[in-house]
Amino acid sequence: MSVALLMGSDSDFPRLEECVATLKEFGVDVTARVLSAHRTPDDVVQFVEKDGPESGVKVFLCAAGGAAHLAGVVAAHTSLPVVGIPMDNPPLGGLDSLLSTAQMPGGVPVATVGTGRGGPVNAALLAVRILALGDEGLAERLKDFRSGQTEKVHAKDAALQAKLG
Ligand code: RP5
Repeated sequence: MSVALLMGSDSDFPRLEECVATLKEFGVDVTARVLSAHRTPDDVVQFVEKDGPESGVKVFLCAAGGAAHLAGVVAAHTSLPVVGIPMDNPPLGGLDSLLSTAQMPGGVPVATVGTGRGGPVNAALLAVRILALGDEGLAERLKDFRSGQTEKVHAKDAALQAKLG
């Protein structure tokens, strides 16, 4: 079982490193590829319909900016879950990517995360949640991650209270 992280351009990758790191933290195998809905449409179909599933891909994470059609095209070619990651590119700052990723026609779902730093991490965590449905070890690691996150916030709140007296 693995996750495919597809990106429309290598220029997206620096903002996706946290996504890869999060998946690795959970011990989830990830294949990252530069595949463009517009520039390499045939390669997208080849990977989504054949190479990806044959290598064990169960969830597609698709990052693209601007006229961001990658996630939608991937969703049109698979029944596996697809998470769209809208890149916050200039000159429109990601609103273009967000809308073109999220506003899919009924029948072709793309679960879209937010633009900005949280998006790539949340895409990884959504993939972990999906895979954890059929993997008890992963479900346990997810539970630990969530408790750890809660503890960190409690510690920050305690530090703030101490500072304020
Ligand atoms: C999109 O076009 C890519 O996902 C990227 O966000 C944007 C710009 O690509 P480059 O011109 O930097 O290759 O397809």
